[in-house]
Amino acid sequence: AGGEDVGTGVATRTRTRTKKPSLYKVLMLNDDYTPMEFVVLCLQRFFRMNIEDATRVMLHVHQKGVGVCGVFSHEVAETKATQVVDFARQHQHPLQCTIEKA
Ligand code: NFA
Repeated sequence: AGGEDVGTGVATRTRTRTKKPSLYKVLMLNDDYTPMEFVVLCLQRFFRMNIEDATRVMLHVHQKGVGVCGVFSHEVAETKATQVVDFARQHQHPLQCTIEKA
C-alpha cells in the first residue's frame, strides 16, 4: 500500500483494507391485538419472505414474545423497522419492531 512509481511520481497501489458495516437484527415484538394475517403480510411485504417463512416467523414471535425478521446494515434495519411500525399504525395495529446490534 502507499506505493509510488519511481519516474512518474504517480501512486499506483491503493489501500485495500475496508471496514465491514456493523449488522443489526430487526426484532418483532408480540402483542395481543395485531391480527396474525397482518403480521404475515408485513413480513412478506417488508422482508420479502414467502408465506411459509412469514408464517413461521409470525408464530415464533407469537409464542416466544420476540423474533428476528432479518439482519441488515444500520440504515436498512432502521428503515425496515420504521416501515413496519408506520404501516401497522396506519391500520390501527400496535405491532412493534426494534433493532439490536447483531
Ligand atoms: N399475538 C397476536 C394474536 O394473537 C399475533 C401476533 C404475532 C402479533 C406476532 C404480533 C406479532 N393476534
